[in-house]
Amino acid sequence: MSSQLPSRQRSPQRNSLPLATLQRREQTKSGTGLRPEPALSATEIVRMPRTFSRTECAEILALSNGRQRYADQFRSYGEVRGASSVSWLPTAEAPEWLVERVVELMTDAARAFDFDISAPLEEFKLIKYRRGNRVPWHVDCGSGPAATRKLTLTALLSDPADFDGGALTVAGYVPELHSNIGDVVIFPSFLAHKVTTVSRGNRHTLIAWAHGTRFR
Ligand SMILES: O=C(O)CCC(=O)C(=O)O
Repeated sequence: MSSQLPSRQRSPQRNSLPLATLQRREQTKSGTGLRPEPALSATEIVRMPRTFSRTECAEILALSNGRQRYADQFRSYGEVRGASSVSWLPTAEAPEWLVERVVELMTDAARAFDFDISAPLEEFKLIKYRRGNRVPWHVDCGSGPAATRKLTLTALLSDPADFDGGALTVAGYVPELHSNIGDVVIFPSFLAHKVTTVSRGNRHTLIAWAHGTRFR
């Protein structure tokens, strides 16, 4: 069986490439009876630079106005301090253009990973990190509603010139996966990730999760 695995999976590369490049790498093993080989192994990530414009980022950011804010305390990871503030946006209350864009991004990424994302999107999470806030190492899959999370999307809504620290890091990859305002990173929700402490300014992100059948 292992001889049928592509070499990339036998020795996972810790790279991250734009989705268009990855899709070009998809191969169809015609005549072998095998499914098309996914472009990505399950330990890879997708980086999509400047996916949302500045104007769109400002519009997304404003969606948290007037919504209740919660402290994102990560208690189950032993973290009760340094909490960022979070508001939740049901997709039914989000602008149609945003839902459509996120569905499109998730669908393309799911195809590259060959993941089933047949279930609807979860609520959007809008996060504001102030100085001293961080997110400890964690994974997004869990029990209850988190059991069917397949893909995590994080979009940077702030200009990196406006804050220090706050680097999104996925285990095994270089830190600071976002380089510019509007950058999007998508990765399998079972990969450990963290956000380093913000030491100046504010950092805002939009988080989305795509769901499907449980991994088996
Ligand atoms: O803000 C980010 O980029 C990531 C946030 C995160 O990991 C989470 O909310 O689970």
